[in-house]
Amino acid sequence: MKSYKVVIVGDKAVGKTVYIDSFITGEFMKSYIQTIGVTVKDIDFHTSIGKVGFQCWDISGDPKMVGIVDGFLIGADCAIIMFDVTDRQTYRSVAGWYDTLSRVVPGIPVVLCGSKTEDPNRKVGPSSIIFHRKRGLSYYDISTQSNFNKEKPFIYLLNVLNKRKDIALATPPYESEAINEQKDNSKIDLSKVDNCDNFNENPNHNNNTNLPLVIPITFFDPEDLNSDFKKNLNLN
Ligand SMILES: Nc1nc2c(ncn2[C@@H]2O[C@H](COP(=O)(O)OP(=O)(O)OP(=O)(O)O)[C@@H](O)[C@H]2O)c(=O)[nH]1
Ligand SMILES: [Mg+2]
Repeated sequence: MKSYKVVIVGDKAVGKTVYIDSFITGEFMKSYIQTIGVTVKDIDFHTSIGKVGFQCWDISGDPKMVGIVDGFLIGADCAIIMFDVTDRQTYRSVAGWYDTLSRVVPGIPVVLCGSKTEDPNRKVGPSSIIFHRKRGLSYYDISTQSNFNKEKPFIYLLNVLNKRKDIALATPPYESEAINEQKDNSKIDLSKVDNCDNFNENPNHNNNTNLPLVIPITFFDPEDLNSDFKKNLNLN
């Protein structure tokens, strides 16, 4: 399975931890528990190119942590910068977060996200969000609370990382390109089927696709059969 290190930065309380945790728990957490330093969590997505993992480095937005942030960014493949659309100051801070990223991991794909967009007290309107434009980044309005656009930033990063535009979330039963090839060419490269959970994890599993056909057998009492059927089977 492909896996990428993604760093999530932005001022404190913009919603970074609640966003990442929502992919793991499926729930929105209302309370605010400040992140100390960094927490690292793995999340994965079923996509049109198979299952893809992101190792999410959820970094504290506390200004007191500034000195140690650089160390967490090293080795990142991509980044999410988050601000809170109900708090103008968090949008003003975006430039600083971008500069830090550009200094430590220059050139990595970055996506900008405005969080809490379901909140009626929105202060940063869509027309004033322009930071991303000149820098060639993408921007998404998101809301963890109302599940709005949640996967979009990850799918965008996946496309940039793979220099593609067509990678999308897969829908159950998670058809991948490898499976589609099987349909088209009647052959399958099992090494590419990494989205079939546990398929290749069983050490006893035989990867030979020419497995014998097993027909279920039902035992019956010949007395129960009608006479025509008995004749065909030579049971009379
Ligand atoms: N209304 C609303 N509130 C949200 C949303 N996402 C997060 N929050 C709230 O924002 C607060 C802060 O969320 P956290 O995820 O802990 O913030 P953080 O960015 O990780 O903060 P630090 O760890 O201090 O850097 C919490 O009370 C969340 O419930 C959202 O989509 N809508
Ligand atoms: Mg946090």
